[in-house]
Amino acid sequence: MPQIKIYSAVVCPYAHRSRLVLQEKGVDFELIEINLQNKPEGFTDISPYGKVPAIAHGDQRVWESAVINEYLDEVFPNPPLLPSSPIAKAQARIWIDFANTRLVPAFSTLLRSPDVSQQEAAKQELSR
Ligand SMILES: N[C@@H](CCC(=O)N[C@@H](CS)C(=O)NCC(=O)O)C(=O)O
Repeated sequence: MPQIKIYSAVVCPYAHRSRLVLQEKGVDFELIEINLQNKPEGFTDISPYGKVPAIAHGDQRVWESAVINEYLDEVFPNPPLLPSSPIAKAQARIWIDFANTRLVPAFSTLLRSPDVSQQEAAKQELSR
């Protein structure tokens, strides 16, 4: 029986990010797809913010993709997510920050905004 359950949604890039970590580390997991338009009763017992991703590991619950990924990296250290040299680690973290603060928000606006001028601004941001 898989030791990790991950609550995910096919449309969610944050959930993909934690699923990728599980796959990278070769951890067997159970995938629970959450319908974000109709969340199951009691979902906030697992994910207090009512968002995906969240994981259950035995009696423990962890939510927020960045925190989940750090937790998984500590519990399943091989292969490590970050390189060992301080500068290579800093560069990897700069890419993580870039994805969090620039790439994903612009991509999400492009996909979801009904406003054409906002979509255009997001397109410009992505092509910079
Ligand atoms: N900061 C969170 C963001 C997670 C997030 O926004 N998830 C969205 C789907 S992509 C969600 O669950 N939305 C449902 C809601 O807000 O009710 C993380 O990194 O895990």
